[in-house]
Amino acid sequence: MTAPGPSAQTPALPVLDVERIREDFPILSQQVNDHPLAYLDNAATSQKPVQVLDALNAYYRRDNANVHRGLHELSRRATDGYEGARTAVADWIGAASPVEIVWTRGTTEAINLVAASWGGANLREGDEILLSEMEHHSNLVPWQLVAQRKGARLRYLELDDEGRLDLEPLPEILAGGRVRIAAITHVSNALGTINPVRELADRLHEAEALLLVDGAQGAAHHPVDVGELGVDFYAFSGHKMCGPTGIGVLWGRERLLEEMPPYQGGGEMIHTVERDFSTWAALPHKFEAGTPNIAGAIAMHAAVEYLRAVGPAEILAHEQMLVGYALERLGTLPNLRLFGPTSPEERAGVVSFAVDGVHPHDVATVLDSEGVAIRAGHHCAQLVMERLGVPATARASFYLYNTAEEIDRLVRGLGTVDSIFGEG
Ligand code: 7TS
Repeated sequence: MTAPGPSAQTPALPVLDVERIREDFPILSQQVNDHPLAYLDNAATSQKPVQVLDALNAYYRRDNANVHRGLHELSRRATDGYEGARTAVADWIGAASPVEIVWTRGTTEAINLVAASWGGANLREGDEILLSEMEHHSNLVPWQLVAQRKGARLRYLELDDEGRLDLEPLPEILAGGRVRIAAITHVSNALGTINPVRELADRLHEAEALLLVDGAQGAAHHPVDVGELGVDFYAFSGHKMCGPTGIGVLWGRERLLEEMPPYQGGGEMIHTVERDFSTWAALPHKFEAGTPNIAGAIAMHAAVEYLRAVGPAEILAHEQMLVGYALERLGTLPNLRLFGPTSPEERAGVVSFAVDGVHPHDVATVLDSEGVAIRAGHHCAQLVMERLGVPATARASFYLYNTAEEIDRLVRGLGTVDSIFGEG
């Protein structure tokens, strides 16, 4: 395998002013192993702009206090910041009301909340939960746990050869009348596939089933309007969308959240406490036991404002342009297998691949020695690996600050991989 010369056209970048955007991300201007950093591991976590770093710093320097209790100035500021962030996130995803936004530690906790609370209260023996082979373990294991507890059965949508959901068996699965909820990812973290969420929501609702969407790779890389998507629950993480770690969101329809029992007990989530029982606070506080991640919510507000200013549709267009370019360039390398849909319009900024005869960890290690950061492994999506027939893949994932030149460096690095591991 040899890296091709500059025959593939480096695309013009009309969509975003990437050079300007990169100035907001101080972490990107560093040398790694004597090379400029090319950070292509955004599906794992994104980098943070100064606006987010400043929001965190300002909160702890000036406003830090606990929320919803103190009658003093700092507590008022902390509460206003925390609740203001909730309103901003509600607006960002088109929620009907801020009470539908529950702060969590991230996508994983949001899905566990629904599986434990909604699933615990509503699932009966013989009920079915519909998942897909594409799911991250965060959207599988919580459902396995509740299914085991309640005697429910897990059903799976499978993948076609290009890594899209195969919806052909769906009518038959739904005709059984036992599916109560489906939990499906918006965008695959392993393949980049964007799923037809609206169609799924409509078909599930016709069968009187609910749809939870794992939006970990959705909200960060795709414009999201939960009303237009027609879903019932949407879960996402701050750290994948320019926000800090440790903060995420569960959005749910108010009526559903209202009917669900609390997920954890503690301070902040109660209305009254007696010796043997308690009553619950109103939404969304019923689901927010204990002192929350106040700084995280406030910094996530800054991340949302940042992404809003750049434009979510523009970010997706930029990623799709980079994916198109990466598929074109990687596609010319012999001994390299690409996974996922061949059309860039069907995917967000993720490209998974395997180099024949070279373990993905070795690929990632060689690329790291040239300052190119990618991820290698099963990406917490072992069912996808099983379907692809590989133990692991190498994965490059892009965001608003990535450039075509960084993809050229990825391709050059794969030339180095070939010169080290290739035959001859
Ligand atoms: N769902 C999907 C589709 C994901 O990609 C991830 C994280 C999660 C859920 C869990 O999110 P968390 O913020 O609660 O951890 N995905 C990845 C990844 O692809 N590489 O590292 C983490």
